[in-house]
Amino acid sequence: MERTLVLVKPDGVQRGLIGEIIARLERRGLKLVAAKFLSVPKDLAEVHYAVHKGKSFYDGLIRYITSAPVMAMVWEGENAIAAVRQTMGATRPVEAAPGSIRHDFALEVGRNLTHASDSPETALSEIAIWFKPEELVNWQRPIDDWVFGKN
Ligand code: D4T
Repeated sequence: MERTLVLVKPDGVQRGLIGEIIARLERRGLKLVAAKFLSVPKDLAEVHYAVHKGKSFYDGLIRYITSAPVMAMVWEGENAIAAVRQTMGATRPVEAAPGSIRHDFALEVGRNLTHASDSPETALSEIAIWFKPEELVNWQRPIDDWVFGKN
């Protein structure tokens, strides 16, 4: 079972889209295992976006992610990393598939509402950046077999 980090970024929080985004992930069948609402300290933003340091959009990206609170979450499920990226849509909202969150609610790459880990390695490191191990909740849902089951 995979776990992936999801952020509702400052634009998603300011626009009142936290509930919409959580609802879509819940409806997909994914399971929430951790959540916290926080203002992002600059040092946390710099660790999270270290891979983009030096790029033209880096300074603006750090300003954006630290400009208002974010909702940080960990979601679990079979192929959760790919499933969540698909539910979010492409990084550039005008390239996002119809029905995806970025297609339905966004236009600008610098206001693309959400972040989601892009590989198993990134997911592991990003979850460790945002959450302590004891903040991840291991729990069972009676419906798990109806969502994750294989025939
Ligand atoms: P995040 O990390 O926010 O989920 O985005 P992606 O994984 O989908 O995309 P990314 O790492 O390539 O970009 C990180 C972050 O930078 C912003 N960005 C990106 C930007 O402002 N201008 C750009 O040209 C690019 C490529 C948007 C997401």
